[in-house]
Amino acid sequence: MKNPDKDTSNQKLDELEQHREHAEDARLSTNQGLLVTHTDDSLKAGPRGPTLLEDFNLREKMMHFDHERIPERVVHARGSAAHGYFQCYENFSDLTRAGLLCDPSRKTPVFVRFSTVVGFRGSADTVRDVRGFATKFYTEEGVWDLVANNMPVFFIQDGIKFPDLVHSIKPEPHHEMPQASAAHDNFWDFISLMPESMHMIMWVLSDRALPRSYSRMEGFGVHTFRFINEQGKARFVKFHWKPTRSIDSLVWDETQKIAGKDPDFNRRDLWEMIERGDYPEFELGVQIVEEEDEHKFDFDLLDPTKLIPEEDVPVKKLGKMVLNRNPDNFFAETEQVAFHPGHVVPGIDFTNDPLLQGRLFSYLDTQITRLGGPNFAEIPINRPTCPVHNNQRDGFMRQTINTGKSPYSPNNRAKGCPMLTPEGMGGYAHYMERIEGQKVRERSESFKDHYTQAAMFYRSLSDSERRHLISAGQFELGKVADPDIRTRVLEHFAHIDTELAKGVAEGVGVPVPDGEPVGKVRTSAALSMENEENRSKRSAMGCKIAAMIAEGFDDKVLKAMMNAAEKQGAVVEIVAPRLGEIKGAGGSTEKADKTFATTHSVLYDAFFMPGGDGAVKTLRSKQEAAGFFMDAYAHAKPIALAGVALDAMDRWLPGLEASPNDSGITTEHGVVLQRKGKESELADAFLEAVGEHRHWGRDHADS
Ligand code: HDE
Repeated sequence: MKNPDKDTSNQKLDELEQHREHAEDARLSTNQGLLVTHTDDSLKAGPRGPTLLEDFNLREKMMHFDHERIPERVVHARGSAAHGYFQCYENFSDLTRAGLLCDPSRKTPVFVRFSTVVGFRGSADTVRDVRGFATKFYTEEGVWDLVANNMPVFFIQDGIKFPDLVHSIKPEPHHEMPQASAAHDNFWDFISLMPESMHMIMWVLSDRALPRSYSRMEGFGVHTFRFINEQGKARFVKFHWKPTRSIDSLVWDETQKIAGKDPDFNRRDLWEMIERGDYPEFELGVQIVEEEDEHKFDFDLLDPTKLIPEEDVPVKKLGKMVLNRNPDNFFAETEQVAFHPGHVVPGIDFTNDPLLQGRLFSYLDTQITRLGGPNFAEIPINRPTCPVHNNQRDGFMRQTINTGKSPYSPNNRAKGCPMLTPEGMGGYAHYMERIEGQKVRERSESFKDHYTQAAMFYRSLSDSERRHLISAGQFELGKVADPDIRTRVLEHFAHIDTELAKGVAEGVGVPVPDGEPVGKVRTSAALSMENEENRSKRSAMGCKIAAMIAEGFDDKVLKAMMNAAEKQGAVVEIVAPRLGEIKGAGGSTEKADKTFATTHSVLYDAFFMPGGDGAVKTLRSKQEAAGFFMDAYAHAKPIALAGVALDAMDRWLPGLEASPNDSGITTEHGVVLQRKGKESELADAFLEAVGEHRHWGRDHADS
């Protein structure tokens, strides 16, 4: 039974409220609180005269504006965030003493920032890239940051290579091109010399790099961490976030078009979901490995280029996170939030993964430049909800007014305060791992197999996923001007899988390199988004349907579909040649949400055309309507056309109509057609196709 007193999910929001400025019914003032009479003209010596230095309002306003920008994050610059809460399912104190995982009545406030990695702050959302998934838990014992990605492995094995990796993938320094893309010589030159990156490269070339929604991707802590329980027993853990909905991706052609039509696609999607109450939810899980089993795997648990197949060590679900509130101010919250993998609470500890160790230095350090000094923990979004007392003092923008005369420890003058807390009473104590070794700059032998898991990933994918991955390889390497780089990368691909190497080589004009691919490898169903479990989680809930109409549309057919969509939680937008009220054949009207000028089928999950003589006459000759339909078809999206709308289709893409069933409905690979029959039956058949999402079996689709 939940204890309502323990609902602290709003604690962070309440605290933020003290810092929120509400301008409703307020008067304009300077920063000093002086009320302003006039702000449209500067103070001048006569209406056409010179501006006077005396104008403090002009100077203050200009000074502030001139310094509005702060450096963007060196990576993960583009992001979007949301507030929410986390609650564990039961008491997991046998695994960890972390308070948020021991008390199921506790709702811990969270702030989550999703991001792309490579692009600048204003870059498009839908580029091929890793996605960041960083969560700040404001726990009663302090802040815990789980700074994760949507892929379970990483490019490099040691933090010291991170600056090289990032320099190689960012736009080339002489002309700063290309933006937010790995498809250039520098990146692939680096990769061709870094075989350890091959597993991650498979993930980056896969559809996982093109998420349909931040709410429909997984998150992974990547490194092996430790859980420490109340008795001090340690276990290795890998953190996972599993969305409660299915994991879904866009297709490459679509992502490129979206980047132009709506560069804020994923940001808007997250924002709109929360605004309409369709809250993104993720379960936090862990793969647990007992200390004595550390060496039971054919890879090293400390190697961040490897994953533990979920079939070998299942993900134990610990609790659920719900994102239910959009930030009030992008800069104050989303931009100023500062994550750090070293922000941990008792019960969570590190391992010697050399990538993690590099991160433990980097994240604090980078905030000094980005947020202007050492006091960033005092920025409202970064403050813990529990009290902070220590002897750190001063620095730029210090907010706290520390009282007392003795900011040092030990002291007698302040009676020893602030006091230390013993481990058993909530103080953090590092796990006493036994360490022995010589000081060396060396990579462990156990880190040296770079191809087996790359092959496992590739061979675990479905046919369409593998096809997409090969096309991605053709695109990326096709953008590489130097043929030697292409050849070197393909030599690595040949060690992974012959079909892969052949497929990519064919597209980039390089002979298929000889190379012995790794032999038979085990596969892991969890790696494919087309596995049975994920497919069964798909539904129409939250899918965005474009209903294309014009004057004279069949209003009965449209209404039936809208009713069915509403029942299943799908969102319908009306697209018409113009905004305003559009009159249907039966006399009712529908308000257009978007026009061909403001939207495109790439921004929807499914396409519907209700027909109606007048409407089809208008639409069938419209280039934009044809483009809408053709892209929805090529991107394997559910499509439904009714009545005379089929005449338009005959013109756009003839030969689709097969033999109808008893209800007059033809359904093939997600294309649902009905010349005559009951409109509710068409609506049901369409919504079923929407619930399945993409229909890869379609001819010419997802090329
Ligand atoms: Fe990061 N990373 N990273 N990273 N990372 C940053 O921190 C870094 C790595 C991740 O929304 C930076 O505050 C190093 C792995 C996310 O604010 C920086 C290494 C994973 C975010 C930094 C890595 C991540 C960052 C840039 C290798 C997945 C966005 C600004 C040793 C487990 C957080 C900042 C947000 C951000 C360094 C590798 C995830 C420079 C040195 C592996 C989600 O400190």
